[in-house]
Amino acid sequence: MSELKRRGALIVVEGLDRAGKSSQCEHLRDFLQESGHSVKYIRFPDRTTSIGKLIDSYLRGQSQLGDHSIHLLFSSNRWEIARSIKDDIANGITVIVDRYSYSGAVYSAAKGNQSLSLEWAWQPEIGLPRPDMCLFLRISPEEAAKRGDFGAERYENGPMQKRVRELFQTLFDLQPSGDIHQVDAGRSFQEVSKKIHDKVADCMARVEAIGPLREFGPITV
Ligand code: FDM
Ligand code: MG
Repeated sequence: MSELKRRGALIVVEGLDRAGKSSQCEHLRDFLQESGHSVKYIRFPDRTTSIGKLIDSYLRGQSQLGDHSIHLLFSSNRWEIARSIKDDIANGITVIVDRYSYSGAVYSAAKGNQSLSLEWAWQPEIGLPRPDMCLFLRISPEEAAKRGDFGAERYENGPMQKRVRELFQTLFDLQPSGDIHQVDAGRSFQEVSKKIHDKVADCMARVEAIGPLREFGPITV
C-alpha cells in the first residue's frame, strides 16, 4: 500500500493595490521551495483563459459590461481553476493565491450598485475551496500614497480604494474565526516577509489537524 501523502495548504494573500501582494507571494514561493516544499503561485484574475481575457479587456477599459455580469465572470474565472487547485492540494502541492473570493466580493460591492450587495456578491463563491489561511496585507492610505500613483486600470482610484478597504473589514468579520490573518504591510519588505513566513509555517503545521480541504459557506450580512 502506498504511503498516505500529506495534502498541500491553500494560502491566499489579499490586500489593496500597492500593498505588495505580488512581490510577497513570489518571495513566499521561493522560501517554501527552498525549504523543500512543492509549491505553486497563481493569481486571480487569471487573465490567460478565455474568461480571463474578457476580464482583462474590461479592466483596461477596452470593453463595457454590467456590474453583475463582470462580477460573475470573475467568479467563473475562479470556478474554472478550482478543479486544478483541488488536485494540486491533494497531490501535496501548497498553492499560494494572489487575490481570491474576498477581492471578488469586495470590489464588486464597493461599486455602490443597489442590487449588488456584499451578500449577493458572496453567493457564487459558496462551494469554492476555502483557504486554510488568508493573509491580509494591510496598508494605510498614507503609506499607499507614498508608494506612487495609481495605474490606469478600472478601480485604481482613491474613492474606490477607500470603499474597498472598509468592505474588506466587513467581509472579514463574517468569515470563520481563524481564517483571516492581518499583517501590517507598512513595514519593510523583510519585516513583512518574516511575519508572513512565520504565519504560513504555523498554518502548514496545522494542515493535518484541519483535515481535508474545506469549502466556502454562506455569509449573513
Ligand atoms: N478584482 C479582482 C475584482 O474586481 N474581482 C475579483 O474577483 C478579483 C480577483 O481586479 F482592481 C479586481 C481587483 C483589482 C483588479 O487585479 C485586478 P490585480 O491584482 O490588480 O491584477
Ligand atoms: Mg492592480
